[in-house]
Amino acid sequence: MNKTWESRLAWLKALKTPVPAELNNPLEVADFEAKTYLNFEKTGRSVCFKTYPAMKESYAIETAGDGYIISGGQPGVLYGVYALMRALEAGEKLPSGVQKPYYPLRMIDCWDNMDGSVERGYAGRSIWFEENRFDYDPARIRQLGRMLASVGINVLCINNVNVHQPAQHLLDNLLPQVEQIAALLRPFGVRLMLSIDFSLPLQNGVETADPEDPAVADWWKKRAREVWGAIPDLAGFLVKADSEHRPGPNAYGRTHAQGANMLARAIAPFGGVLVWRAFVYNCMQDWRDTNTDRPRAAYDLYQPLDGAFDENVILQVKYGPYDFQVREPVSPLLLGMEKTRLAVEFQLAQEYTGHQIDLFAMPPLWRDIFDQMGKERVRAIAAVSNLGRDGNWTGHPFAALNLFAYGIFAWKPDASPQQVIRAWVRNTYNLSEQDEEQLIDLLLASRGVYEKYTAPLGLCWMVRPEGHYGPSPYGYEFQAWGTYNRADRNAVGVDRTERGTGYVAQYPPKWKKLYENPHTCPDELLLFFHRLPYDFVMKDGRTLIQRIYDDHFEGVVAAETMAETLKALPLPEEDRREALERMDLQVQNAREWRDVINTFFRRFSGVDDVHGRKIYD
Ligand code: GCW
Repeated sequence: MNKTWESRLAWLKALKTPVPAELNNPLEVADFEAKTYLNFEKTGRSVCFKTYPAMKESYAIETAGDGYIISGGQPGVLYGVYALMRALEAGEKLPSGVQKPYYPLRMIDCWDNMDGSVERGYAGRSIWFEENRFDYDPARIRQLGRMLASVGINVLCINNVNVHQPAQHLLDNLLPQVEQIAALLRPFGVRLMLSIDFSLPLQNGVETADPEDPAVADWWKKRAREVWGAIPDLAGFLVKADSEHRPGPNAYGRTHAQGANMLARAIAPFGGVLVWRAFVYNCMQDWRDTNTDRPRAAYDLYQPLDGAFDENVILQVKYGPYDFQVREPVSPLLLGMEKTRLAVEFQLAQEYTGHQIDLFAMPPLWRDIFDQMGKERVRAIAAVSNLGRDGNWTGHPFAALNLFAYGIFAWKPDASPQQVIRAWVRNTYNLSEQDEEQLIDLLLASRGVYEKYTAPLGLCWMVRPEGHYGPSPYGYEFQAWGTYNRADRNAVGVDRTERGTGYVAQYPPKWKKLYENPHTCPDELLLFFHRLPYDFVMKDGRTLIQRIYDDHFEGVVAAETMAETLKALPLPEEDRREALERMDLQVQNAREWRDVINTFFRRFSGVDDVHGRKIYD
């Protein structure tokens, strides 16, 4: 078993003492954390608690003499302790007044399989499973609970939304083991969720999984009774249905509202929520078919169902209409379902964003999404986990920032990326102010750098289909996934205006107007919405083709500069070694992207770089 994590506590540098196993509830953990932290700091300051059950997750921090009074509910007081600690470590002002999480449901979705692999995992094997059974270190799970609670995350789904054998049995003979994990996380205010397979009744002697068949509904009701009998605070079920070959209600001619509501009714008596993913599209598209446009799919399917979902259903929508690309416009579904409870889904796992090798700090991406969407559009927030068994938890030591920042954004979607990154840096390292600023700047810029050497202007999908790392402009072009750039010698992109696929019409007028005109459409989304000739003149006077070249050249220079900056930073030895090793790979990756993409477009366009930089033949 890999134990190096014990000395690598992600951002919790001030909490060196493992959480003892005998602590039973958030208040006991809060007390322990406050004492060990303040002792460790040798401040001589004390913390006292006032608990008000009605405050639940909320808390308030006051100073009193030399110490602090934290009032709150459970786990509010625990969140209060961590907020105090984060603020002291970051040298920030204490939050004033009662602090309440903006989203009541703040979840992390693990895509862990019971064979120990992690779908799109870049931080080692599963922390839960190996060889088709549970295999975990309870002390590590407690540490995970502590990490999640320290940034206020309250729900954790432990198994992949693609439910592979034997994860079907998490709901029956493996249930006692799920209960043990629930017990490990409960003192941290973290509740479990389970991904389920829609066809489960069919695998258990019922003749169908048709949601309108009473035998199916009864089967689920009975199962729910047993599951909640074992784990009364289970948060709910997560379902990927009719998506990428997963079973679902469509097979029975039923709608997704019928499918979701049937499950929701089975778990409602126990307070369970049914999280239903909206990642549904035709993954068997013929590339010759130019009428089907994948980004349209979710809105076309779900918008007509607005208002048809039960109260305890949450529709979980990826932030963009495609699939966690480096840059996408906000999903129009998030703007068009006023009568449905929605969750926005982010992906901490860096599937399309550098595999936790390349740096990609996500707060700027989330800021964009919240700015386009408005935080009040959704009532819950979810993110795919970037965790694994690696000693530093996230593969790249800096990838832990994304988990940390996600928790903060779930409480405060108005957060400033810079402030959150600063808080992470200060809670993780002891750097001089100058070094700190360098690291913060490097992280803040990292998404823009990655975007420059990879995806031109919102085009997306020029990535290698196997694994999603490295360039392959033709990799997806003739595939069934509905992801085409349709580059030819004159132009590139898909016309998604009303002259084209009409996708833009799924947006409210304000956004539609902005996006449908290539002269007002933000540059970074230009090729998401438009098919444009290479000599199209951009807002700054450059041609489209020149802008593509410039971005790719500049992206590599920026990656090289990041490598230099990183070399000069006095990080702890292990982090430094890991970060530098990965940075070397990132620079190689950036060069590969630059050369492949530039050559691809020059071969088509026949246009040279105006600055005479090297583009290969
Ligand atoms: O794009 C895809 C990923 C799959 C993932 C799917 C999803 C869990 O490549 O690995 O499956 O998204 O979100 O369901």
